[in-house]
Amino acid sequence: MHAWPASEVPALPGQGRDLRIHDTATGGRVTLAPGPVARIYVCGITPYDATHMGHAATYNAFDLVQRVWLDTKRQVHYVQNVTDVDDPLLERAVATGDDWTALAERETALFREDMTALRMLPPQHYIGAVEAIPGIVPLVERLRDAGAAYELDGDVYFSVESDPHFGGVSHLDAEAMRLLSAERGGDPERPGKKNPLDPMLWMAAREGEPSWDGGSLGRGRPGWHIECVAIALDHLGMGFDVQGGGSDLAFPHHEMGASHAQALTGEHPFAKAYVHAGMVALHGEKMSKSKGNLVFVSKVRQDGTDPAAIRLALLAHHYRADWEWTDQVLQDAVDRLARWRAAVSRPDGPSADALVEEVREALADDLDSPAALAAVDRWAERQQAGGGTDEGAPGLVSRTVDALLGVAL
Ligand code: 5CA
Ligand code: ZN
Repeated sequence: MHAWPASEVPALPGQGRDLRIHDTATGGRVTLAPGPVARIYVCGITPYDATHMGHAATYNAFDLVQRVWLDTKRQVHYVQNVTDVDDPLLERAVATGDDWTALAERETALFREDMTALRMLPPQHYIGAVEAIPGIVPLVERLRDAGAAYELDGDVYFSVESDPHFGGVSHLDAEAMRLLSAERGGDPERPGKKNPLDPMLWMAAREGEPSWDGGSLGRGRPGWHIECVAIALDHLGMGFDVQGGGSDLAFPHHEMGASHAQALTGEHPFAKAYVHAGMVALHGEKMSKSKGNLVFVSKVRQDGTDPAAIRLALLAHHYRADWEWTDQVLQDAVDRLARWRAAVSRPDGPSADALVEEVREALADDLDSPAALAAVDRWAERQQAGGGTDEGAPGLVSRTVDALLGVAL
């Protein structure tokens, strides 16, 4: 699949800082030390509805990771998937009478537009589950042949016990895993499984549902976790730097994905850090397509809001926090954008050399974007107060905000 156009990232003077970030697997901060090419996989959307502010907040977090890396003069190799065949997508298509492929294409196109408007850097490889199927089938066959997977009435399940590191991403106890597995696409109640938590790798063709040639697996379609593993291994390989997504993906999705990959390769870890963004809520409940309590990026854009203001609304919250979207959050961002634009549109101002370092340090410190915004606010206040005659300052502020926060002033 094609991704979306990249906006330019201005180079800043001086030296960027290495990112210290919270890793779910170790439960603490790790200092990432990627090679000259940093490798990141971020789980993409299931395209059955439009991009909401929760999605946007999660992609914003991983966009910041990349901007911090780019500021250290590294290249970034970024891979993202699109879960363009899965139960919720097929169910929605049946409910609305849509063709499932048309639904997926339409919503993926809208996601691209939203990402472009929000100035999120595009992945180099943007891969759909359907196009990944030829790569998924041999992986499932290999797991089965190695005894790490087994068949149940034509479906193929992964045996969680085949990975000695299973549990090492989320560190949940068996009961918590069982509950979350039932909530998030698993089938712990299905009789005949070796372990109730075992996730499906390959689902045998069901009446009325799309299916593909699965070689020795028979016709069917891939399970969810193996989709991301196949795409990540194909384009990044084992031991890539960051596996990213919202906190609802830590278990089962990232736990199972890590185990699939570790069982396949005999290597550990799948990713050096597992980074999870908090959940954005609306009216007290997590924004979710299944509940329908959504604020869509595209709708807010259509209402005339500058996408830069949407981005500032996201940046005003720490990526690991769970927070609530409200009209006030957006209004505050609109006001801040106006203040910043007024401040950088003057011919000179207070020196911004310290500001560059403050924003760098804030982001390197577990992506503390609220602290970064506060630093820019302080510069804008000094500007407002009329202090400073540095002719390079407004331009430098503009480039800093653009390069590190993805906001065009
Ligand atoms: N296709 C899978 C990943 S392979 C999937 O989870 N798709 S999704 O469309 O449901 O979510 C896309 C991304 O948005 C995931 O990283 C998910 O964790 C994140 N996300 C979903 N809802 C929210 C929310 N309310 N707040 C923050 N992030 C969210
Ligand atoms: Zn995924």
